[in-house]
Amino acid sequence: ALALAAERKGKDDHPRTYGKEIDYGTAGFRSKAEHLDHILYRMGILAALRSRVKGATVGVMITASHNPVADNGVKLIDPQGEMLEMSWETIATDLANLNDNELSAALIHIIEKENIDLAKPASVFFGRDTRPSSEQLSNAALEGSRVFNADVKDFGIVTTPMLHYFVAAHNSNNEYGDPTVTGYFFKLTTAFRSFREEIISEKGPESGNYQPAIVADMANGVGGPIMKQMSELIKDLLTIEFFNTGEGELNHESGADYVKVRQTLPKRVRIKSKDRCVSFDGDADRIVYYYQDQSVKFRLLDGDRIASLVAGYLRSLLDIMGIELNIGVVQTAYANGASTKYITEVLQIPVACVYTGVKHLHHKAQEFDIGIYFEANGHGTVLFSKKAKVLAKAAREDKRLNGGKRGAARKMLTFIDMVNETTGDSISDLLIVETILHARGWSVEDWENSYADLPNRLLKVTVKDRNVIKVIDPECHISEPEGLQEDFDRLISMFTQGRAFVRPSGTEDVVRVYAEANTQSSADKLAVHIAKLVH
Ligand code: NG1
Ligand code: ZN
Repeated sequence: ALALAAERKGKDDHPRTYGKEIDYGTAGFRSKAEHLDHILYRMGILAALRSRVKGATVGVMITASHNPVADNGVKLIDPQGEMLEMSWETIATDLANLNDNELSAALIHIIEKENIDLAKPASVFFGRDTRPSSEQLSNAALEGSRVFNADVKDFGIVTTPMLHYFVAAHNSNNEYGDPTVTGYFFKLTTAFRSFREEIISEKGPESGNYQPAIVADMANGVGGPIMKQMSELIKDLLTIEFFNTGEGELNHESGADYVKVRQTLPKRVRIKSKDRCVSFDGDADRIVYYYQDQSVKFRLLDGDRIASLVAGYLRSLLDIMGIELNIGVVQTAYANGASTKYITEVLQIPVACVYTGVKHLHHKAQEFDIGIYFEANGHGTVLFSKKAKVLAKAAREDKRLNGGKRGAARKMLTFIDMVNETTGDSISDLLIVETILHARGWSVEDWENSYADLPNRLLKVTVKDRNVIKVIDPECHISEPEGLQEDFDRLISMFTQGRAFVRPSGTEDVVRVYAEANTQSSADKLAVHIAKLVH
């Protein structure tokens, strides 16, 4: 009966008006906002089913992250704050692309196959970004969940990682923190403050070359209002000068993606040479750092830099504590070759390479006691195993250990509290980076001096059907179209330190091209030649 009611309501209020298939891609469904109403309604239904399968609260986030303002999207969040399990992505894709009159049969099929007891309660948390289309789409999803008798809670405009946190915190019976905006701020800022106090008590208020001030570009997204609230709570420790906080168009000429891809400053930002700058993306789950050097040259410190900074620091804490934990870094093919070399050779930390998309990185990072994962674009976090937490707690309490060891254990635990372990989080990542720079006494230049990036170029190519390209491994070698990989290889071998690959984007209708080489002009040339071969 519920399935029939859902189908009727779907036909009446949320009919499918868009003919083309849309897939649950790298980060859920993404498309022009006007194509998505029926998908949101159906995802609301699916979330109510998923919640019953897991016997826990799940989340529905409405956002298209760094995409243009006319786009939108939706993704589901599983009970521990992680991305939807991959086998359910197929279920989601099938459900999204049905005709209106096939809905009830499909729902009945899912209910039977997954053995779902509709008498059980369901609970779904909702959040959305600041796009003009988000509220209406969120209402469609809420309706879907309600049709299936779910208990719904709408958090309104929040960052993507906040919703992940709310879901995880709620399902942990508040052990992970309070599932509220205040609880989220409290968890992160309390840890940030105690870490800083710990360092100040060790070293005094001056911390080498570190200056407690940054310039922040909020991409005109949800980061603006949220970060402003948060920064009030730590303004005695960190001064933040804000730009692009919502007065202009979302993600337009600003934000982490713009800065990373164009390797240039965002527009409408006023900075001085050597100011430490950050850009969030539209839903505040990514961050990149950058500055302008004396010769007004733009210098980027991206996700790879954050990964190496964090890995180096946590490694040094482990060394002081003297405990054996396996620590590893997870990257994708987009990671700068110089960062991989630095992490493996200088830091002596193993690096794993996985397919693009946070879910792959997250999954792999769970194999380590301390798993640090960042995409080059600035999306990432750190995961700590139970064992890591237990050993650090034991070391903190162990009176036989010297003060240095116990202090390092205390720092490790405070650090863990500052991390949003559910997913990449611009705010948490910002606090982490600021904490480590302060602890190290580093300026942004000192940070950059740890290794030199290989010059690189990212391009997009629009083709008729991006899916004719078949990627066969995480390094993005391709098997189809036949012979193309050999052409790439021949070309790449002509460039010193050359590396290049292509893959169909999971979030945009384009093929992405990446190239790196020993000089910028070579990297540019290699990228352009590869792009021509794809055309
Ligand atoms: P696609 O469009 O599949 O390349 C982009 C990013 C991913 C990931 C997702 C989700 C690049 C090259 N790709 O995916 O890393 O962050 O968006 O937002 O940055
Ligand atoms: Zn994002």
